[in-house]
Amino acid sequence: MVDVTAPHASLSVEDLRKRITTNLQHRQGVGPKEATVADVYKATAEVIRDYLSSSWLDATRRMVEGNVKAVGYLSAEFLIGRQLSNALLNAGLTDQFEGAVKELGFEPKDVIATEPEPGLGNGGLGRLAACYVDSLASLGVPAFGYGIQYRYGIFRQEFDGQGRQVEKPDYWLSEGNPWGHEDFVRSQRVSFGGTVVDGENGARVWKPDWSVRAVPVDYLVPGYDSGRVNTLRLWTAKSYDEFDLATFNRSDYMGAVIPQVDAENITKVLYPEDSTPQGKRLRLEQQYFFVSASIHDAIRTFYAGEAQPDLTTLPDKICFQLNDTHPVIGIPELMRVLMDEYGIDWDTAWDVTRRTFNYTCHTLLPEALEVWPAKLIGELLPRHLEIIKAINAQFVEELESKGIDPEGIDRMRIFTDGPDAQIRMAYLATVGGSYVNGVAALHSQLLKDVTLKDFSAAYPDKFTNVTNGVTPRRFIKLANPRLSDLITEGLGSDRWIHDLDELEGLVPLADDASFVERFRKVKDANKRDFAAYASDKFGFSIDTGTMFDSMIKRLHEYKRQSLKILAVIAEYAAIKDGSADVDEIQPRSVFFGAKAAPGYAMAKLTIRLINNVARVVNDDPAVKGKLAVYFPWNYNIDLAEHLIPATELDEQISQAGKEASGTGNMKFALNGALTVGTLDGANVEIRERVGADNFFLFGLEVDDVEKLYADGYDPMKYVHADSRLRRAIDMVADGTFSNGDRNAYAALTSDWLTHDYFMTMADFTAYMDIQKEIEETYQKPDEWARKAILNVAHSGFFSSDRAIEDYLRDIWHTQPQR
Ligand code: 26Q
Repeated sequence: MVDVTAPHASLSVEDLRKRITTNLQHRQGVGPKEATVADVYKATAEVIRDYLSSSWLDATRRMVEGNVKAVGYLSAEFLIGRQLSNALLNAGLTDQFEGAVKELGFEPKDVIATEPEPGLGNGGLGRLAACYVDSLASLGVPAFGYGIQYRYGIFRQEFDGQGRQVEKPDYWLSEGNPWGHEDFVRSQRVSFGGTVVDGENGARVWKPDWSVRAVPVDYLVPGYDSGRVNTLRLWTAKSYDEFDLATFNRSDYMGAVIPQVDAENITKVLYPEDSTPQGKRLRLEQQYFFVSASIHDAIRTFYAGEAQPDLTTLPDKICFQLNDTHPVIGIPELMRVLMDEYGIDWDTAWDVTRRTFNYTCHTLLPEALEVWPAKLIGELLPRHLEIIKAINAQFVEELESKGIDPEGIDRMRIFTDGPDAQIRMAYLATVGGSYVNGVAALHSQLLKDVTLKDFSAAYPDKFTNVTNGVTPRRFIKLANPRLSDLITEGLGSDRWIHDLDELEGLVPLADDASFVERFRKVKDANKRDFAAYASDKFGFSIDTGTMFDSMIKRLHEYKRQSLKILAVIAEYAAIKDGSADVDEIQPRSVFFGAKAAPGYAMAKLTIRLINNVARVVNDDPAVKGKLAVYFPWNYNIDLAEHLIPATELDEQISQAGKEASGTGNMKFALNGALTVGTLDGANVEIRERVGADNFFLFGLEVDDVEKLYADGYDPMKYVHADSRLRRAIDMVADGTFSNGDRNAYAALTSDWLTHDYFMTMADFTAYMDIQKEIEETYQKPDEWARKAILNVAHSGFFSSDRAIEDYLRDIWHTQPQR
């Protein structure tokens, strides 16, 4: 009999080839001769999943039986990227895979490229969740990721003939999904609507109107070389059949049926907005759907088979991390479950709930803080509304007893009274959990001083920081194999993949001429690879002798893609009119990657401008060989994995005090790019670690920004002071980038000149000046390489393993399970 409890042992090339062949026959219905690359991909994925399943069972069993508290990471987004190459790496099967697939007559990289990318997130927050589940498994922590399997992920971005963004549906499941395993047996019922009535002994009884079946789709999360395989459980919504419907026994039959039929819509599509939440009913349904299913799932898992489970022990078994406010409805839900389903009294339930949840905030923008109309919550979740009101009342009493004045109390209310009563989810999260953390040192400080000031004054011990991190497996080892080999050679071991602080050992090599030389060769080879990839995929012809300068992130005014494009225009104008010294300017290829929320007009207009600047600049023989602009469409994880290793200059130029952390900045530094950036988010800590000499700092700081707002900011002052800026804006306004249409970008130019909330005008001159310095440094290739090596060497702190260790020590108070 096979011992399913043994951690996965290794597999030979021959074993793997045989398993793939068998799967091709049994599951794909083809022999190796007829198989296409898609068949081989699917077969390999299924074989790897099967192979990992014994370790997975073992880890799950040990989690339930052991006495180490588990982590439940609750996130509406997990931007996991392609699975195959990562699973192979973490399971130690990369070489065997390459051997086996070649024997079958296929090219390994073609097999890997066949996999569609699951786009189950918008950007940084979703990718962070994916890095964290990788680190939890790699460190051996018993943990679940809990989220939603959207049928349509983030839209596929295309550009029309005018350079405008067009959104196309991302039907990523069309060819099946070998990684996700639907587990109907472990479904959960999630209910909505209806009323609350009085029950026996003062109990309140929720009589919901309609329910939906939450079916888990399980993804295996193999740790890197840890033997542990955790679960990422993404819920999908299914309708109940008529039989179940009948049990509702309602007089209003059609009224009951119609919402039921619509139930599957709940997980149909990911909302493509990543700020300014709209308070839409379906979004609230999504949030409650996955959180309710997850909480019940955790209870079922940890109290399996217990007739009378004692849920007061819940905080010893699991802690839930709330990834932003999206899962915060979990706080009243756990209260409801404890009280209404398990008969626990309010005070005990409240104590258990507060000890079970913690909350991570990812923003500073006030408009990004989720607020739900009480009316909507009352319609959809009437019992939860009662509980939230009671939490608020109890909280207000507590503030009164602390002697806080009435205005202070009004500012802090979770539930704002009145006809348009609102529920402030960030406040509910702060009150209903143990810890609140920001995602970079500066961000956590600003949370305490500004965004949640009253709360940090009343509860100073609640607030802490965990600076974000990124997984070195996907973003160095997989994305940049050449640099990985060089690092391993330089350090004499590949321990760094487990312990990224080991990169410090590269410091002396920054002064070793032969290492510097090889480092430069790695970057050059990566640039050539990217040029080939981009030629293939986008039809670009990129000059690899130019400096590769990248800005890849969501399109947002606060991130200031406009600052970059205005600087490009200014440079273009200077080359054309001869005011730039042609012998001095450094030839560049500027890359943008960015999706805009479909309803965000300014962001979409900026995309159109960038595309048209690219068209005009790239078609102009006067700047050929000096300046080129590329905007590959549909920026996603795959593009990031190709472009980051090839990039030399990384743009992190948000207005100070607006970017909570950034994680792209970490990926670039670890891949040997230098940053040009403001003192914002994690840039601050990157600069501290890599050294001020190895970071191109410019621009206003948080205090300068605040002072300018207070004094009355006037963008015209800066426009008048810099003729390059005037010229660039004129060109946008005069139709240069719109075939003579002077109206095309009016919304942008008028904002710059009159409003400019994010102070792009104020930072323009400093940005142009630092670019001079950048070019001078770049023209000393050894000096540039030395700085880049020091960036790599000092960035080990930005591993998601370190971030998870911070969470374990400071917030979760738990540990790996040996
Ligand atoms: C909320 C309600 C309704 C619809 C959508 C949303 C929504 C969805 C996604 C709100 C926000 C997001 C995503 C936010 C995000 O990605 N924030 C980024 O998080 C990163 C990880 O901490 C940070 O590095 C970035 O600074 C931060 O912008």
